[in-house]
Amino acid sequence: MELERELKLALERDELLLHYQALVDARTGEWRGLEALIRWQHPQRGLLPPGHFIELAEETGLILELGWQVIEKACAQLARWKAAGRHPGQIAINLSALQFREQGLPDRVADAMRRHGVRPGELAIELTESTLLRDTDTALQILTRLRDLGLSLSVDDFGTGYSSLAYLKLLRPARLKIDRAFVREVDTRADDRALVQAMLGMAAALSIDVIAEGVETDAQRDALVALGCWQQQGYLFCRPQAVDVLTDRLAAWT
Ligand code: G
Ligand code: G
Ligand code: MN
Ligand code: NA
Repeated sequence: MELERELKLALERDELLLHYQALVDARTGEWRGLEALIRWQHPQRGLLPPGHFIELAEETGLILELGWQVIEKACAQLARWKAAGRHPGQIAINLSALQFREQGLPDRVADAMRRHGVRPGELAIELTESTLLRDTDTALQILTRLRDLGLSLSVDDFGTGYSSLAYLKLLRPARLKIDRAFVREVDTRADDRALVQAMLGMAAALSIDVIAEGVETDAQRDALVALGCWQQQGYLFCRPQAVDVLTDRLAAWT
């Protein structure tokens, strides 16, 4: 079957699910929050990562329905964890730029939060620079309304788009996530360290938090901590994982 039709069916049959990856204080190893990352439990092909279908979802407009499901699932999961006495911290969800053309987005987010008892501050959104905001006025209005609901904004993959600095000024995010391109060799290359240091300095001057993505080794972790970048995410601490696996680790941490 053609992938587009399959994805449409998958949305109807509820074959999409969220995995979660921890955001960590690398100085102590403590978990501070989670990022929700979508997966597709394909009936024949097994568990598919977003690289197999997010682009198609964006091209076909299915990303809108997919996006609603992500918001709903993240809010429902947060409610389940809280009911079980677990405290995952803030949950970040990835949104596509196309969702920022939907005037109904804030109301639907508010509705999901209300139904699941999600409080302001418990949800964050991640937006990548590269996919960002064509119809800027509408997008900024929607962003403002999401902020009024208590959602904070992270700029994802920071440093890889071509208008990184303009976006910082325009969007005033709470957090920027340094792309793993700068993390991969941060322990061995002075130029990467200089770039990370510059991003940290700029962010500090604007009161923006910084988190490093894609941390896989102790050496990368330590080099980043030495630069002052202690908020980190990556396979070293936690792979994106299914809820069942993660719930046990949340229990241990609480
Ligand atoms: O999990 P993985 O590394 O394969 O994710 C690849 C990309 O898919 C990342 O850029 C991530 O931001 C994006 N992604 C993951 N989950 C979602 C989601 O729920 N919605 C959108 N729009 N993108 C997502
Ligand atoms: O674009 P975004 O940052 O949302 O993408 C997150 C993606 O990065 C997810 O697909 C996740 O699986 C992947 N990821 C998370 N941690 C690591 C890591 O330590 N190394 C690598 N290579 N990928 C990672
Ligand atoms: Mn992300
Ligand atoms: Na990212």
